[in-house]
Amino acid sequence: MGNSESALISEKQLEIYQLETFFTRKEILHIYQSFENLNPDKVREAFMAGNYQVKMDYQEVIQLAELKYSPFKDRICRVFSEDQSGDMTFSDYLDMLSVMSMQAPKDLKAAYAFKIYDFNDDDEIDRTDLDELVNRVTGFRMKTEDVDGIVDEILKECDMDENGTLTAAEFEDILHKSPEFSANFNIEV
Ligand SMILES: [Ca+2]
Ligand SMILES: [Ca+2]
Repeated sequence: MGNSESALISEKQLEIYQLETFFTRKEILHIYQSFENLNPDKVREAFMAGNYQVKMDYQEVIQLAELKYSPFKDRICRVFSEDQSGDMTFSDYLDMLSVMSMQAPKDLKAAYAFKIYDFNDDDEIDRTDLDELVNRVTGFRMKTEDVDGIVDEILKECDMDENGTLTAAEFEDILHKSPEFSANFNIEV
């Protein structure tokens, strides 16, 4: 850790990152290093010039170990990307890792999980979203009728008002009842 990294981020900016995340100064510098490693020349040059808004391309971001094998990496990047393109500033990147971290409250994790699994971004999780979710978790290896069966079970258990879609509150129940869904997003609810 040290002077070389911290010199690239001003003290003032480090304080802002600390206020916006659950990370300590030391953790932020460590995470900065992982961000820089995704494209060292681009990031160092921008940060040395005080341009903290430099964007990492989606294809670069998904090289990160936490994302590389996630069936939801496209959704995760989109949800945390400020312009929803999947490209990320360091601030977006910190937010993402902050929500994934142990320090983040369960409610916050659940709220982001809801956005991630709401594949068509219409603020509700319906049968189409759940089909996609189950297919991704199982690697698209299940027969349609088996996927339908799982989706029926989820809706039976969690769709409290039986209107065929899940609200954020209803969805939270799935995360509590089904740890494997949480595991795919490092959610640990
Ligand atoms: Ca939806
Ligand atoms: Ca409902």
